[in-house]
Amino acid sequence: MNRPSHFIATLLMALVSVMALGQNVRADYRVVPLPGSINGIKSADFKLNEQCLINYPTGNRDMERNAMMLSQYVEEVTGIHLSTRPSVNAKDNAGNITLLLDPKTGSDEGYSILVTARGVEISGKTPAGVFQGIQTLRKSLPVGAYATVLLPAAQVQASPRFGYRGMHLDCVRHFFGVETVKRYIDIMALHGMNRLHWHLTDDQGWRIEIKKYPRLTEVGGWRNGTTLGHNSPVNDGIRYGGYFTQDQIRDIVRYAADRYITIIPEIDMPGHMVAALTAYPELGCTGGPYEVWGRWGVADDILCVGKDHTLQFVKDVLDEVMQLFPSEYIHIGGDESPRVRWQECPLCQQRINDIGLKTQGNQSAEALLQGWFTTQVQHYLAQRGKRIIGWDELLGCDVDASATIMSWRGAEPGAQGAMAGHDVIMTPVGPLYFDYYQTSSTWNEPTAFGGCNTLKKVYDFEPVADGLTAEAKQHIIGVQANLWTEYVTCEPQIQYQVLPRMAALAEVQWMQPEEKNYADFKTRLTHLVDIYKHYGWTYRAKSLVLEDEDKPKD
Ligand code: TNX
Repeated sequence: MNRPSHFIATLLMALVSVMALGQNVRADYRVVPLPGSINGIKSADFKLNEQCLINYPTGNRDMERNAMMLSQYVEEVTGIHLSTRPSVNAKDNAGNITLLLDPKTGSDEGYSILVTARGVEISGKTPAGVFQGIQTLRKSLPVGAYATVLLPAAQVQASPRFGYRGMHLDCVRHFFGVETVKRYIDIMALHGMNRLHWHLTDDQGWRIEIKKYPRLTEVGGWRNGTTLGHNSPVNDGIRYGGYFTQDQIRDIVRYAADRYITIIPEIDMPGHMVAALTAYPELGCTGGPYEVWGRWGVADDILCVGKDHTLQFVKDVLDEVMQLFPSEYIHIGGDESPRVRWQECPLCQQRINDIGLKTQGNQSAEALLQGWFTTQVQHYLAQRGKRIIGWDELLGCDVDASATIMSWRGAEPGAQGAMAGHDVIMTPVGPLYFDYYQTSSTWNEPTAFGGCNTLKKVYDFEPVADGLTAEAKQHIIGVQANLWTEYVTCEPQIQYQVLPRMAALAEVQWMQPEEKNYADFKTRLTHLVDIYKHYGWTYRAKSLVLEDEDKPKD
């Protein structure tokens, strides 16, 4: 470039920056998920700039952290740096943002944002509610570098429809490290979610350090290769694995808790256990040898529950798991557990005899044996103040109604479970398996499990069936989408699978069904995606512009 044109270019760039800084850009509270109410107030706009402070109640550590997070978010999104300060004096509110706890503010995670020319108040009954208000304010800001942002005077209020608003992440089929999991947590926080269901053990790897059984990760954490594509005969032959140390887990649990996200660990049992069997073959019915799986599907080799030693193993593992995860819930899996080994195993048959289990209708003695095993685990955890979640297969095993059920083989098992008195989390394959394709036109997509769960299908999902009794409806406590990672090998692919479908899920989790509107959601989604871009997250852009199969066919 010659000198005069270089000079002109520099001048133009400087001019553009000055214009951006001088521009009066306004916030828009119509974010995703849409708050329950946004009411304008007769007042001038509030001017958000570096003169503003963030007040939080003196001595409240959670609110102090909330204030620091708000400061960080505002700076990330707009470039405006806000200092924080402890204060309980209402006169400090003038010209500033004030975070406060107010017992009158809606539900536990509900929030209220009051904006006038004089100041901004974000209140909630709990610090978790205030954090949700912070997310809404963060998402309403324009993305860029500004000196001042105008906040229109308004009262914004919301309260989530469901208390359990989850995302699941499988760190077994492919392993993802601490930073990736933390970023997943960040993405969840932006979407107002509060439960991370963390899948840590399976046939293809054991990913949580257990001090008492070091071979679980030393041996079970590694496989000798991975099949290419959908269980092709070709295996890449590359040793693959990894695991989280207990220190790393504690760090991640704390990181999530700071964002009001509870991590629910899943130790899948008695099936999906080949990695553990490889490390300790005596835990199986045949005694092995076993090999950590390098392909996908359902393995016949599961835990031998005829041996007392196996029960002791499970309790020992859960002891360490409970130490690491403060969550009231522990997920104990229970899915896809074939019983062919138990049918042949003298010890399992002996157990069936000893307890006196007999085939009842369409429940085999072996199915009831899984029920017995699950109940043992459930009692063990209950004595320690914990509750179990299991996959909907548990409904066929005569398990006590205090077990919470995850409905994955459609929404019907969940409806039945709720009628039978179980708490239920809805996570049906259609449309909440985010390892499925997002379009039926898959030729140009990264390899996925199969299926077709479009953005619109996710948006339109209604977790509470009309036919349920009022009591059963109360048992539907939450909604979650699952990301299994057989075909997801790296972080950008994780993000591609979940974004923007998480945005649609967030409206299912937060909004009342009659308030939802897909066309309106799509208009609001554009700004949320600007935030994705700003953070450098990968997402499926085509879901924004094309309606895919939701378009009328010609
Ligand atoms: C079924 S959902 C499974 C997982 C697979 C998933 C693939 C469930 C309880 N089990 O093991 O990864 O399908 O979509």
